Amino acid sequence: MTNTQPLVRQLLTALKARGARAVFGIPGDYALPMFRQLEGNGLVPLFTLSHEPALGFAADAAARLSGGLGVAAVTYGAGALNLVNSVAGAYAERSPLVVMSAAPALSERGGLFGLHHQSRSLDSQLKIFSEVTCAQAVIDNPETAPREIARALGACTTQSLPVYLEIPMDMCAQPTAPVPVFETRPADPDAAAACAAEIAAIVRNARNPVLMIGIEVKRFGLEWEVSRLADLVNIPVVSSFLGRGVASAGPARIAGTYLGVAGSPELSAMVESSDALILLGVVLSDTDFGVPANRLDLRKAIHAAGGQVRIGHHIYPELPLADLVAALARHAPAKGEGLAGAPAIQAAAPRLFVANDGVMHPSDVSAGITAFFARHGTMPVATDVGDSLFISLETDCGDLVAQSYYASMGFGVPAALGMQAVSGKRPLVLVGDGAFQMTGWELGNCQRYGWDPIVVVLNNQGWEMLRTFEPWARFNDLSDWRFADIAAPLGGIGHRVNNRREFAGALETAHAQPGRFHLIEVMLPRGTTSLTLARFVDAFRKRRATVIAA
Ligand code: S1T
Repeated sequence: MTNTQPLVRQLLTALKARGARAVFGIPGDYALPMFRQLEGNGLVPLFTLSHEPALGFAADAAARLSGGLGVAAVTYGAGALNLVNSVAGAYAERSPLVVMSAAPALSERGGLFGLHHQSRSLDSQLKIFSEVTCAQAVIDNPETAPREIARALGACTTQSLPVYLEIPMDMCAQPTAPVPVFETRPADPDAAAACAAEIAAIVRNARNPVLMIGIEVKRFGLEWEVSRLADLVNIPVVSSFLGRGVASAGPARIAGTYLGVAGSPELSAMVESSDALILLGVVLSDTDFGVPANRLDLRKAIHAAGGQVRIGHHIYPELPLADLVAALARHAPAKGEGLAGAPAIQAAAPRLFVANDGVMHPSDVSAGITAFFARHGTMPVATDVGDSLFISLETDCGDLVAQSYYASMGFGVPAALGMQAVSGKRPLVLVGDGAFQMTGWELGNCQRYGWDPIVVVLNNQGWEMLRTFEPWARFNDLSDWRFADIAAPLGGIGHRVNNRREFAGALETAHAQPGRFHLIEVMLPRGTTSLTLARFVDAFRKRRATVIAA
């Protein structure tokens, strides 16, 4: 074999070539040979965090922001299985996350004794991860390792889904040939042309065609092409919930985010009355479709996602989004010769923020941040779930990373750390007190890496989003953990704010004092939610009532 290198180094070279900009990891004894090569490897920097769920979220967010691969390196068993929920969220939301799990040495297997960290059997972990990844490989032979790694990384990039690599500890330093590029079969150009021609004809003959941009447009790096196409055709454009912010920098104007009955009535009416609704890269989910009041007839829709295109009752299989967009571009009209555009949807006027002694309302958080961004420029935003997710919908921000479909709490803070690790840009985090209790402590790792996020903790002493469904339940009550007081011991600066003036002041102080994280604890009355969450819960409650009554 020519040009051999230790296996982990060949893997790192391949990961970097596919856009990985960081490895997030927590070692273990099985993982020591792997981490020996990860540390100071000079290709992709290693960042260690405190708990595997957080490093999974950080790696996922790093991929979402950078457009490359996210990488999580863990030990076998107790480490890797701690990662499953984060990988499941990456799968649900099409994030290309690579799990590098160490494993017991090949020479240790087959004995009568169970090996530490083993659960049911030594291959249980592989079976578990096969449910939340699109490809798996146990790297147990230096001869086949390059092809096996190429196959898994090829699936990760072409499907934008997580993959699982299991690397026994006695394989890490094995001399291995370089990882080749995994050749995927190109789409059938005739199928792409036929599909594009069919869509172009539908759009030309439609009364009110609408384009909805979904998350896959970003995952496959098609934001500019899709925005340019929409602009040339002059078709109204909206975002799905998960696709919010995608293609916002392109020439086409995005009318807003579709949230069904929970969103702008005017925008929802435009989408739901469309006789040619084109869903590009949209994940069909209840949250992504914002609690539809069953007013969407998907039989009239054109849905391009997951590597295929469905038009009414027929499907073009194996037609990736990039091939379809390229074929549609060949049908695009010249600038100015597109359709007679639909009337512009008036975006809801942003809530006015007055920095006075008024008690904070959740929607003052979005208004205050929007005003802050207007003064100082936007920042990448990471949000957790709970009301913080809906407040982010009200905030006029730039890059937004949010788990709006899988919706796992604990995502926000680690996601921000992953975003800063790969971009070097200071992020802002929106997180509820319940979610902060899960992974907020990862902020203690900022001082090792010079990260300095601005963290806005919505302290309403409870799981407020659930309280809106169960107002009388006590199980949604949390106590006041006084998070701002905990910031300093973790290396940050804490602000506990009780009114709008203090909130504006804390944001300004955080802006003026970079270099450390600032934790801004916003005290909110129990029982209050953002205006957007209130509409969402009301719609969900009505829908669930009809489902239960049916
Ligand atoms: N556990 C995890 C890991 N993720 C979840 N989404 C849940 C449980 C269920 C859940 C919600 S929203 C919510 C929970 C427990 C409460 C969130 O509380 P907090 O972070 O304080 O935010 P807020 O007070 O704004 O609600 C979703 C609906 O399943």
